[in-house]
Amino acid sequence: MIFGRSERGKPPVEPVTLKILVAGGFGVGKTTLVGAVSEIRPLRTEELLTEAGRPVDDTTGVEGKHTTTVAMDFGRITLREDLVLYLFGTPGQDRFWFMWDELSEGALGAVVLADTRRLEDCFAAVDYFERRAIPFLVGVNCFEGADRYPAEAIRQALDLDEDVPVLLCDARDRESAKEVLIGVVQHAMDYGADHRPAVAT
Ligand SMILES: Nc1nc2c(ncn2[C@@H]2O[C@H](COP(=O)(O)OP(=O)(O)OP(=O)(O)O)[C@@H](O)[C@H]2O)c(=O)[nH]1
Ligand SMILES: [Mg+2]
Repeated sequence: MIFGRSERGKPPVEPVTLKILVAGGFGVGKTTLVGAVSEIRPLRTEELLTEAGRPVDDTTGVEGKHTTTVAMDFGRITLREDLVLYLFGTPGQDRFWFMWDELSEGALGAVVLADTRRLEDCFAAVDYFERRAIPFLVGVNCFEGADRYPAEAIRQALDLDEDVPVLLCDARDRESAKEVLIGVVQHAMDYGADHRPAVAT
C-alpha cells in the first residue's frame, strides 16, 4: 500500500515565503551577495559597463567591475524548511531609481549594503527605507584594502536609529551573507512587533 506524505504522520510543510530587498550604492556587492547565497541559479540582469558610461559610473575601488545591474537580481534561499526568502537585488545606479517602488512592493525588509570607502553612496537607500518605514539593516561589505570601522562609527556616520542593526560582512561568503539575511528577518520581526498598532479592546 502506498502512503501519501501526510499519512506517514508528518504533514507536508508549506513554507512561509518572505521578500527581502538587497539595496545600496553602485558596485557595493549586491549582485555578489544574492549570487553567494542563492540556491537557484540567480537571475541577473547585468549589462556591460561601457566607455560612454565612464563619467557617471564611478568604479573607483571596484576596478575589476565590468558589468552593472540594470533591472534586478533575483535569488532564493531556504533558511528553514518552513521559511524561504526571495531576494531582490536592486540596480545600484541612480538612473534606475524608477525601479525601486516596484521592487519594494510587499517587501518584509531590506539589506542596505555599504562600502566604507564610499559610504555616502548608500545614503539614498537608507533614506528610501526610512521614509517608507521598511525595516532594514546595514551590511558593511568589507572589501580588502578598505579601512575597518566599528559598527558604532558607521551607525553615527549614517545617522542611523539605534535599533537599526549594523553588521560587518563579506558579500562573497555564503555563511556571512546568510547571517546578514537572518539579521534582516529577525530585525523585521522585532520591528513589526514594536510598530504594530495596539489591538483595541
Ligand atoms: N574584494 C571584494 N570584492 C567584492 C566584494 N563584493 C563584491 N566584490 C566585487 O565588486 C564588484 C562589484 O560587485 P557587484 O556584486 O556587481 O556589485 P553591485 O552592487 O551588484 O553593482 P551594481 O549592480 O552595478 O550597482 C565585483 O567585481 C565583485 O567581484 C567583496 O566583498 N570583496
Ligand atoms: Mg548588481
